[in-house]
Amino acid sequence: MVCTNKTVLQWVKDMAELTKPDQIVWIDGSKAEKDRLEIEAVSSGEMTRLDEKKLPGCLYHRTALNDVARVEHRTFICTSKKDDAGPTNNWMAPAEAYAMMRGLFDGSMKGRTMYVIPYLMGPAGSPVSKVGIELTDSIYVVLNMRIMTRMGDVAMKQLGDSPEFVRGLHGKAQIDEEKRYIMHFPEDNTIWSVNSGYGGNVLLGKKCFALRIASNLAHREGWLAEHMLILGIESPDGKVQYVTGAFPSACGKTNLAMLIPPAYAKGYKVFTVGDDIAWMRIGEDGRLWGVNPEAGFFGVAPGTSMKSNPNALLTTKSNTIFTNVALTSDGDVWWEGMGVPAPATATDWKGNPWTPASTEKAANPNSRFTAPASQCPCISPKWEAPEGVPISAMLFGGRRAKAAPLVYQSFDWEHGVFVGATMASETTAAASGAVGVVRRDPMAMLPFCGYNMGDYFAHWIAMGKKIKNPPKIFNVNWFRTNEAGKFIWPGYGENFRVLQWVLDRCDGKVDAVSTPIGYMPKAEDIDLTGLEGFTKEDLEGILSIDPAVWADEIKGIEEHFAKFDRLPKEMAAQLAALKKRFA
Ligand code: GTP
Ligand code: SPV
Ligand code: MN
Repeated sequence: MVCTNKTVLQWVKDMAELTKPDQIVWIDGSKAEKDRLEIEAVSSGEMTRLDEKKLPGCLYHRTALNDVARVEHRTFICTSKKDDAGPTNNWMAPAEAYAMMRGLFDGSMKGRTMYVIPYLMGPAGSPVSKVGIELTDSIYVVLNMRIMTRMGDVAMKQLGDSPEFVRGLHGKAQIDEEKRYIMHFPEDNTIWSVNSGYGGNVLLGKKCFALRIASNLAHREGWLAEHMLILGIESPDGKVQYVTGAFPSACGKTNLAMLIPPAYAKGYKVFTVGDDIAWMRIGEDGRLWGVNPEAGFFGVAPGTSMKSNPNALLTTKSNTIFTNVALTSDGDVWWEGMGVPAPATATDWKGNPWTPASTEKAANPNSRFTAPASQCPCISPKWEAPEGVPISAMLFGGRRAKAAPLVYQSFDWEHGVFVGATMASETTAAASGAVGVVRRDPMAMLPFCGYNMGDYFAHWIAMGKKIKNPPKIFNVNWFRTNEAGKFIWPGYGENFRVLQWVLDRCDGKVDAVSTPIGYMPKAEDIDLTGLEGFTKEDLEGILSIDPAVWADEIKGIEEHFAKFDRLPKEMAAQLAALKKRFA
């Protein structure tokens, strides 16, 4: 399809004048184009073809050693007023940011090809879908975007002559860590990313557009763009209810979205709508409806096995790109926690020879698979429904060794917003920096909210008032540990037991105990049938709340809230009420 959109043509021309590529290739999304790009990527050594029998259509890629995760300290929100970026974001004035980035982009594509990738976030033809165009000098990015979004002519058709598209510019430049910047200009719907070739830094439709830019649009337009999975649960009578979950990066969204219910739960089925991002609007019926704006999964590889997440593993058996996992000598992939014996010899994620005797990990802890959602065995029949699915419940959760119990329910929407706004989690390998440090990560959006987080809390409160029958809000924690530092709750598929209590609460089928932090299940109301090696006493342990730990927790929340000069009064009132309930 030849582009006739004048705004697009002019913008591509301007960006090419800046970056000076040898040639420009317009991406149409066809199979022939994919084949061509794969041949080129393989012949240049950028990617490796995996064994055609074991992993048909699959490719392997290693990033630079210094480029294996998102870089939150180098990610900026560039609004005219600093206050609009708020206390949780890095900020730079737009003029300064553009000038600096122009310097870094100037001539950066000399000797390279610039690919023009039109893409859709959201199902084709859906009124909630949005168009982005990413310019990049990376074939790896093109091939990933092909899986993660609806890419090519389908997006150009939806755009038509409109000037409304998110302008993304990505350049690998020299993959220089010191000059790596991920810059967002929400006032221009523009994203400029330079000196990285990894995941969320460069697949601009994902965190940059579908969360940081989209959260801005959502704030202005009255909807929600969230770091949430969406799953459907079908009960034996055929009724399907949908639940979202916001957990920070590498805290279990993909796993929960694809879980297989335990044997005791006969007749229940879980379907995946999305595993990372939800765009939610108020429907004509006054309920909250969510769509998954993505078309694929960019999932954490380590720990993914036929035991922990068979649906994810099966999704990656063809047409998948593996990044920073280990490569075996027979063209297969391997990672820690894959549930199969380690290969006798392999190439590790750094490109070095590896054997099971090696002291280093074979796969990077943040190694990933990029797999088409359509290949997921439990993909929901509604995953591409233009109107999305109606949401009954929302879960917030993180990695908390002690404070948070297995599950509790908020008293109401506003208290639920407080629970989300104060959630904390231990950091993971998904972002560069220390791992295992507890930090407040409101709604799992700390790295992704593209505007002032005080305003974001206010937006959540306002949304609750507009939704006729708002989803019930819960907090979950799969990660309580014992004295030995081991996880107590078995997690993964067993998390269904908690989901069942959540749905029973939504349906008014089960009572709860009112505690200072919210409604909690009675131990007998979490079904433990068939769960070996886990007793009712263990359950009582992880349902307990320790007043001393919560006294610290309240201090932590006070410090957290003190950072906000736009904290809604409702949040301060919720904190006061929590203190009172503990007193
Ligand atoms: P992002 O893609 O970074 O947003 O991560 P995510 O939230 O989708 O996390 P994911 O499901 O990929 O899980 C991350 C890690 O947590 C993996 O190593 C999983 O094995 C582990 N994990 C997921 N669910 C559970 C659980 O219920 N219990 C325990 N103990 N670990 C879990
Ligand atoms: C996350 O870190 O939350 C991810 C991976 O989902 S990335 O695309 O790198 O953001
Ligand atoms: Mn994520």
